[in-house]
Amino acid sequence: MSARELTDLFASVPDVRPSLELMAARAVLLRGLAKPFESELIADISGIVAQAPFRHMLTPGGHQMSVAMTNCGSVGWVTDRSGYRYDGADPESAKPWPAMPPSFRALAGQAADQAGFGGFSPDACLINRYQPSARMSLHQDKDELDLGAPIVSVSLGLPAVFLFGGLQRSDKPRRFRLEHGDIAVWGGPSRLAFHGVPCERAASPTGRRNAPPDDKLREDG
Ligand SMILES: O=C(O)CCC(=O)C(=O)O
Ligand SMILES: [Mn+2]
Repeated sequence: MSARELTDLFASVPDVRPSLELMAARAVLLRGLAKPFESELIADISGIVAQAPFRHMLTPGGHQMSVAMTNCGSVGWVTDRSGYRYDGADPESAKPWPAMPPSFRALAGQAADQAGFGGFSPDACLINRYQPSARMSLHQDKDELDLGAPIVSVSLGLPAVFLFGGLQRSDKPRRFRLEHGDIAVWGGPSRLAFHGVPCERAASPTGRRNAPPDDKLREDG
């Protein structure tokens, strides 16, 4: 069965997942909210990547990240031997990061609003590309200046597992399935929750190689 036939098959199955799922206090998954905007989002990602290509950054410990990343907005998240930080310029080109497209800002604002964080307007967006063996280990997002703003994370492409834990690394994370168009939003008491994406996407149902990359946008205030 081809990937197209599989997709068509699933299109006829009603999606019974709840449209809003609570992951923790003030941390929710909004199922499929980004789907109506997929063409605009994907076109906007292509425009960003043309100016600031995906790259595998180095951790402060000197390991190359398996996730390829780029950014848009007034600052972008970067890592190299000198540490994790936000920077107004792309270190590869020394130019400012591409501007945040209106589609990203509008969708992030709408998702945050539905999650109970009214008036959110992101100034930074990290775009992660997960190829089949990529993973992101459990971590906290703590490089942002304003921890009062939520994190809004939009998933596009292949399904993935999202681990969402507590405020201690040792807290056992819960597992959630992220599908194309899903948006995770967390803030308030969960703003510093440990989270990550394990490597569990190696085999596609059709055994296809060259599966389309999975892009995730993460928008911060
Ligand atoms: O890709 C995801 O869903 C999470 C990404 C993430 O946690 C990050 O970029 O800090
Ligand atoms: Mn994170």
